[in-house]
Amino acid sequence: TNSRIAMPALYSRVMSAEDAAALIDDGTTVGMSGFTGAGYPKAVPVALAERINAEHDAGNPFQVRVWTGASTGPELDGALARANGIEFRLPYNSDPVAREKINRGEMAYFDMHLSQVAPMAWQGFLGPLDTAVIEVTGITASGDLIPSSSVGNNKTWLERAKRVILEVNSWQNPALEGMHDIYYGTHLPPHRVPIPLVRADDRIGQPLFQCDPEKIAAIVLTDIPDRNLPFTAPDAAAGAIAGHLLAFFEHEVAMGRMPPALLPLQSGVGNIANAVLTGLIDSRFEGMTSFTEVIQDGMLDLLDSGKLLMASATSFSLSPDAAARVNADMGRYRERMILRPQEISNHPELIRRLGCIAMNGLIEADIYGNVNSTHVMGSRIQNGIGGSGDFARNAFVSIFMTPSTAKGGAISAIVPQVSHVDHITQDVQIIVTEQGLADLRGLAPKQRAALIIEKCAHPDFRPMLEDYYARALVSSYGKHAPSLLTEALSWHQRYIDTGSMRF
Ligand code: 0RQ
Repeated sequence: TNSRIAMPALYSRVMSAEDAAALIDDGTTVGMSGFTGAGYPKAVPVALAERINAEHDAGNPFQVRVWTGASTGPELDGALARANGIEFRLPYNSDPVAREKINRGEMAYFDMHLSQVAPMAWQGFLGPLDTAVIEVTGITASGDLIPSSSVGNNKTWLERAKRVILEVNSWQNPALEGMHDIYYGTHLPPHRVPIPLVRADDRIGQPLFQCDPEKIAAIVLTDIPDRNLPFTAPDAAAGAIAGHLLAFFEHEVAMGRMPPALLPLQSGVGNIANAVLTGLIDSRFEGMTSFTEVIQDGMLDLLDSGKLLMASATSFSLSPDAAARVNADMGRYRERMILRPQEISNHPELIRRLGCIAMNGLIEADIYGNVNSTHVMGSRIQNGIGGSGDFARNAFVSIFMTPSTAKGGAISAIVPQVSHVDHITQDVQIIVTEQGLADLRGLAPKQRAALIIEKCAHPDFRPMLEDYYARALVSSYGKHAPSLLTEALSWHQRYIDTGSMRF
């Protein structure tokens, strides 16, 4: 008996988080809602972690396989990882406790392309899904579900799971109803049809999730805020990167390669991406749109400035202050924001059709323009590939941005060879650091190398790169993409051995 549950037949399913968690068995697979720190279940995972701790204390094994939309919050990944409760997880993690477990080799993790999670679940590649645990804003009289602050893979988890547990979160604004666009037209091959979206602001689906009420085994009432971290104010490096990018956009418009309103913007996670969006506020571009994954603070500021007309994404990724701003004015924002399943927000067909401008962060890039977005020193996962691959390969122009050094200058973000590859050189057209912008479009490997070293490398590392490259030009086995095999990864080994990539 809660104003958020308009279907009386479901009242009897309301129970405590503990009772709901008791429905989840050891060794089963749980599909959770959640994308960045928005819309993830906040009570059942905590209760499940407590149950797992109790079982472990009693000497019993208990672990689950966890599927999500992307990263979640401390009540989900943090609590379950701390309890050693996750046997396997996909697709994207940024939780520090889970990251430590993964990097200690104690937790299996598959950081797959975000657009591929739902299709691969349907294709049967990931195994069966036992339970869905989904946060919603409310339940309508006919039993449809009002999505919350992220959509992620919820549609697919609700359809595929044998049993559904709902968290009805009254912290989520009821005015969210109507913001979402849930597309029910995806099929398995050979029955796939074109997705009928031709503009970033098209609505092609319906505002609510369908769910067979018979499958709803438990409803847990919560009133807990989403937990996204605040962004740091843009520093000098972020400001310089934004400046180089704005000059590039101006140039592209002047050359007639982009319209004055640009093309739908995709902006990745992290502080640099956020700073670039903030930089666009003071630009001369008007009438912009975005077709992206997350609506972060910078995107919200850009909307408020009037320069961005609308934002299409799968989730909010707002700082607590920005989330409060959106919540206070949800009715108005709902007209200019669309949240879609991640299968659609990140769909290669749509990214290619719309011609998105992809802007993503990186860990390191090499002199040929291969990009490592995920693994520090080739083996230590930071977060995951997330949606960066969905966008980079299919974008109108694929941009990667980073400060030229990391860890106080001990590490060069431009290296002879990346220690792990997420984005091959064909998927990387522009690399920007605070030093400058390398436009790699149409260039062959040696032309790329010269430009990346000149424009992007930090002055402290540039001579080292020039020296390496000059020697590679002379003694490499082949002269198409010259490399010195025994030296190419020596910078990383030096960092591991000495704490610095410098000589
Ligand atoms: O670690 O906090 O421990 O010092 O990586 O780096 O500089 O704060 O940069 O927040 O922009 O994140 C690639 C991680 C950049 C992000 C990455 C260390 C650095 C710090 C973060 P500390 P910064 P950002 C679609 C797009 C993949 C997913 C993606 C990312 C931490 O952009 O996860 O693109 N991308 N999704 O010290 C060692 C280096 C390093 C390094 C950075 N060369 N060596 N450590 N770090 N460079 C959106 C979604 O999918 C949701």
